[in-house]
Amino acid sequence: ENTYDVAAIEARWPAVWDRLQPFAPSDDGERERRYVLDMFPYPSGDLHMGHAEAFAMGDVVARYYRQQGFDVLHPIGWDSFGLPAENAAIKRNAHPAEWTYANIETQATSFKRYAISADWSRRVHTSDPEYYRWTQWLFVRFFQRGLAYRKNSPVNWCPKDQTVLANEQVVNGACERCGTLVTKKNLNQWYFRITDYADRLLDDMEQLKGRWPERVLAMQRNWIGRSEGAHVRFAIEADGERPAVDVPVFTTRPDTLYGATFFVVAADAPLALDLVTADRRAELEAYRDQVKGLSEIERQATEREKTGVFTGRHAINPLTGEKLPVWAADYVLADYGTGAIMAVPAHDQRDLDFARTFDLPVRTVVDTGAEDAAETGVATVGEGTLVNSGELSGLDRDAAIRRAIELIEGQGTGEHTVNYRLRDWLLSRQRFWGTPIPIIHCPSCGEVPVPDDQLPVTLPEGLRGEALAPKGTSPLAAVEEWVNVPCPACGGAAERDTDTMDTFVDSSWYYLRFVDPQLDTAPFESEAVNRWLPVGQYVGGVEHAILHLLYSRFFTKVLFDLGMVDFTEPFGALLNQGQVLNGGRAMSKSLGNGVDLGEQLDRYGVDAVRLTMVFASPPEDDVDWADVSPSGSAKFLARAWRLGTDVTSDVGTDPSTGDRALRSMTHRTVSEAAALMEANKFNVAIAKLMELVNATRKAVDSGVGGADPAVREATEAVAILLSLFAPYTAEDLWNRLGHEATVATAGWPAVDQELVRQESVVAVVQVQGKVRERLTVSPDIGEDELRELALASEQVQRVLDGRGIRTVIVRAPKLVNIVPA
Ligand code: ANZ
Ligand code: ZN
Repeated sequence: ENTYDVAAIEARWPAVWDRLQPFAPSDDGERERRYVLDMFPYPSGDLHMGHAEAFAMGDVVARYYRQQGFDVLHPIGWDSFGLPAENAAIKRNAHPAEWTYANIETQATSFKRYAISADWSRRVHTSDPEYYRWTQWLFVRFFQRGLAYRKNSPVNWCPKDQTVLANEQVVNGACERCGTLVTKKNLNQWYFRITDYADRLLDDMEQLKGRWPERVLAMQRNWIGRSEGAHVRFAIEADGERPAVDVPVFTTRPDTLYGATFFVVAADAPLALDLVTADRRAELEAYRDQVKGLSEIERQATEREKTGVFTGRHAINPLTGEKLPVWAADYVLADYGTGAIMAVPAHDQRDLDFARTFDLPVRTVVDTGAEDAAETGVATVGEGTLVNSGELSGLDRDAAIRRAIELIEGQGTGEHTVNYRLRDWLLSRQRFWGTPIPIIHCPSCGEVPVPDDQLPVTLPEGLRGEALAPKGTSPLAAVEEWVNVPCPACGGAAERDTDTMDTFVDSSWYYLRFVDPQLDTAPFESEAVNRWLPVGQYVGGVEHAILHLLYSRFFTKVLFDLGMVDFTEPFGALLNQGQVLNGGRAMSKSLGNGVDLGEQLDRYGVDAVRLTMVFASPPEDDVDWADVSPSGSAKFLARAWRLGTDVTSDVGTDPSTGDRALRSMTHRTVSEAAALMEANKFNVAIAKLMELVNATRKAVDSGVGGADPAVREATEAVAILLSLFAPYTAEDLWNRLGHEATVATAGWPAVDQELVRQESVVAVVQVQGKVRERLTVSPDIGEDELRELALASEQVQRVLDGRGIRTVIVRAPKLVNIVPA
């Protein structure tokens, strides 16, 4: 009766919740709507400790808003396309769908056990044709707007995964998935024109200030990398069979034009081959072969010895008329700026290193007060006054930049410009397990989108195991009957595009689909989506700071432009939960410090694990599983649950006659917990809840007694607060208090401000100078009342042992001193 039996409690409630469906929003407009979303999982296996933490945080938020009376949308789904499924299928001679959907079922079972308060009827899998039909539909809209296009250019290539990667998927020069160094390859690939949105992606961050972690905003700002400067066109002189040509450079320092002593084009850009004179072509080609295998990081590393090849050509500085040798080198990147630079070795370190390697002149044009770069080998990059610079001489840097731009604009050889680090999003992949690109290539019509009524273009059947092994071309290309189709425009023989989409396309719009995942006439209904979005609280790992969040922001802006949504940012607030470590290190196979979630749940119970995750630290901080105490959490839960047995008053008993001190404690806790929840200080809210449990226990044991209505009031508050963190225990406690399920929608306890203000204090009662009792009293208790309370105390009476009283000194509300006769 009075034992807290975790297994029995966990067995009792899921069926009830299934029946009541308390987690499905009503969407009837009666209550304010709130969308709480966790980044949806990838079905890589069963849930792990990281999921347990992240989803505990999101669930706490969803449950809190539900108690506060919001109509909460808290859906769950799976990001279920992607390489791991394909690799597993190759290994097991299976179909990726088998592995994927089996893992989804495993995770779904675990999520249910973990008691995520999700509306399961809205479940979405991005690999379902019913979902990817709309991913394709959206792709077609982007294509029709000119926002999806194909081009041939050097792309990031992972030699191990045999597929291209978006810039965002290259981390320190390596494939973010497998760690292999990424190389460049010239390929015809599909892109989304995210660069058209660079300024809006930057400007709209204003809306997110203070609501997203500052470091995420900084990472996005940095990734977009807006730099102001100028395009300056240099004329490359004709040479023998090679005609004259204008080549623009991007520079942030047009003030240094007089200091340019050579000109560099990216060795791997097609331009380098166009420029090079016949006698140097072989040398350049050999050099290009060498460059091909290098990552961007290696190419730009400052420690590396500079390499390059003279092209045999010369560029004319438009301001000075000076002739500069044109080099091809790898430290200039083909896909940044214009792929060509004017080199100013005195004021740019990489140019200086190059000049010193190849014995090129160094000319100081900004006097910064520092020693000459030519002497020291250290480029001077600070502010200063222009020297040796014709009419720019004497100006400070900013004035010189403005003047230089005026001069080139006057000449027609250049103009002010803004350059971005952000590249268009390379979205095509040469892999099987993804959304097929819904384009048909027709020899006479070109790229023709698949008509809406023929969507989805489903993946071809019959491919499995070895047939999916990476070969650099898409496995889809091997299925002829799938590839060969009539052109939708002219009916002639045509071929399907055989690439699939980056899975980040799937995840760029899933939060919209959750509003009505069964809709089969559109990806979503604008009106419904506008009711629910932007997402009120998004929860997920900081590893998505750029990729997923930037792409989703881009998608939302395009949908806004298409008139499909009326907001421009998808995620109003973002919470990045920390990691779960073990022994101060991330859990990993190689360290052997992994902790199995299922085992933890078996050993301590779901609620204890959830509570531990949330109580361990502020949600943004890491949780070190070696430092926490799930057994301590379990003990606390048992203590809280046992209060239910002590309450003897009936449901609905008016609390107003109850013990003041306990009531005040209850109301203060409820009020503080709300403020703490709103501030994402979930761990502190739990600490407050623990204090309330202790105070209630003490009140029951020290004479207030289980019949006092204040004890019921306190215990009901405990159940409701506990329902955010430990849903099983809270539900069972609620039930023991005589309530019908479910505590999840019981409603946040009403706070009486007067009781909140009336803080209680501890009054010390001394007999002959010795402390014999501590009483919890109201701070404005009267002297008489306090004297009476003190004399009524059992402890005091025992010590007095029948003796009379000489004097009682009362200093309300803190002290009573009794001197016996
Ligand atoms: C002349 C110059 C003089 C430059 C000087 C810098 C200092 P951010 O701020 O990152 O945009 N640059 C331009 N395109 C490049 C490319 N494709 N590969 C490598 N470097 C490139 O950097 C802009 C500066 O980086 C440009 O300004 C250019 O060098 C170089 F005292 O032009 B500067
Ligand atoms: Zn055609």
